[in-house]
This record gives sequence, structure tokens and C-alpha cells, in this order.
Amino acid sequence: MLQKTHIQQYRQSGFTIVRALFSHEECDALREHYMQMNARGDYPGGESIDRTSDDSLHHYPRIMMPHRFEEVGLNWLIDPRINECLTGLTLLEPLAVQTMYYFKPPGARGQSLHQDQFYLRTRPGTCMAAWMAIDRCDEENGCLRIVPDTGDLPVMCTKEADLNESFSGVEIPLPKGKGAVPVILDPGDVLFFNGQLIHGSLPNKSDRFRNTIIGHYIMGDADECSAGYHPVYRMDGTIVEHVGKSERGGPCGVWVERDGQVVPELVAQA
Ligand SMILES: O=C(O)CCC(=O)C(=O)O
Repeated sequence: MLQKTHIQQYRQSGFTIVRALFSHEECDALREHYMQMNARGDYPGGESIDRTSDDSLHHYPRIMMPHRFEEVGLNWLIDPRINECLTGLTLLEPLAVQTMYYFKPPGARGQSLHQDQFYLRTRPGTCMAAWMAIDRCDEENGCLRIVPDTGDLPVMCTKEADLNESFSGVEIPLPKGKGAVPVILDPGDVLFFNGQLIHGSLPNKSDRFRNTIIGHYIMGDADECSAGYHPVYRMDGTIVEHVGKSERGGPCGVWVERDGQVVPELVAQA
């Protein structure tokens, strides 16, 4: 569970890893459950399955928002262990808004570098992610990569991403000297990180899947978040009514050099 060192690391850098928060047996059960859901092809919303495609992601598209239509997803999203970690790290009450299940089969593209707050638009404050490995996640199968020292950035401006490498079309450019580092996780390890931290993943070059489940949370001081993340749930599974819907817009950050250092500067969005 959460130790002082996790809290210190999170406060300094916007992320921390809690190892073995869930057991291997729990991960096996989640994998089996969602593999069966893919085999039945009966999940609503999100991306549709195309078993004839050359793109392995179309055979195993992400399951979006399972907590909205089945208990396994909701129970994971509001699990007391995750609640305890989020509360301990931020000293705020988490409110749950998103689940995603990624299969990331062999050959699948990754997701270009981004910040979650670009999508969630939590105001005031930021959002949090709980990113749990169901399989071992390493460089070969396209583990998550994070960019150190970015946990306190503003929302950064984006450019077009390379769609051969990424299923998402936008990415944050990095200045010279900054780079993403791999986060190697075993089943049941959970990476917690805030909505400012730049992260993403590269393609799965292995012959293994990279199953993961991801939860997103806005923190209890938030008045609003993007419309797509409603309804907002308390960690007891009840729905919160007071959170509004935030609009797109506002300035974003670009990298500029000042006094020999590359720092973000806010500009109006193009
Ligand atoms: O798991 C991945 O490869 C990327 C997921 C991610 O960055 C996200 O959901 O924000």
C-alpha cells in the first residue's frame, strides 16, 4: 500500500508507482473477463471490432467506459485501494469519471505523448490517472512512457502525431534535452500520475499482449470537467450532481528558451 516515499515522489514529480496493489489472480480474472467480452463483441460505444482488418487494434479495440455498463469495471474504478492511494497522494477526495481497458495486441500502435488534462479539462485543479498493468508491461510490448519533470506544466499546445506509430492524432512536441522514459510494470502494479504529466506509449513490437486497465479521476475540489466524462461518480458508486461541463479553449504552453533554460510559455490556442 501507500508509503511515505510514494507521497514524497508524487509531490515532487506528479507520479508514483505502487507495486502489487492488486494480486496476479485479480489481474488474471480481469484479463479473462475482458478477453471474453472482446470474443463476444458485445460491448457498447467506443471503437468497433473489425476482425478482417490488417490493423490488430481493430481486432482488439479499447473498451471505453466499461464502468458505465458493467460491474467489473465500476468495482475496479472505485476500489478502496485506489481510493486510499489517490486520497493519500493528493489529500483530496477523488471523483471517478473514466475507465478504459486496453488489450494492446502484438503489432498495435501506441499513443503519442499527451497530457490527460488536455482531454478532461478539470477545473480548478487537475485530474489523476490510475494505470494498472494486467500483463507485464515492458519496452518490447509498448509500456507506458513518461517524461520526467513535466508534472507541473500547463496544458501544452499539440502538433500532428505520426499515425504509423500512434492511434491518436495529436502529440506534444518535446524540446531538446527532454525525453520519455519507460515505466516497467508487473501485473497488479499501479502507476498514479496527474493530468499535467506528459506520457504516451510506442507500438507493441513483441508477440505478447499488453493488457492494462486505466481509471481517470477528477479531484474533489473540481467544479467542472469535459462533457464526455459525465456522469461523475463518488468512490461509493453514487453519482455526483454538482460538477459542471467545461468548455474547450484557453491558452496552451509552447517551449521557449529563457536564461539558458527551456520553459513553457502560454500562448493563445491556434
Ligand atoms: O496505455 C497507453 O498506451 C496509453 C494510455 C494513456 O496514455 C492514457 O489513457 O492517457
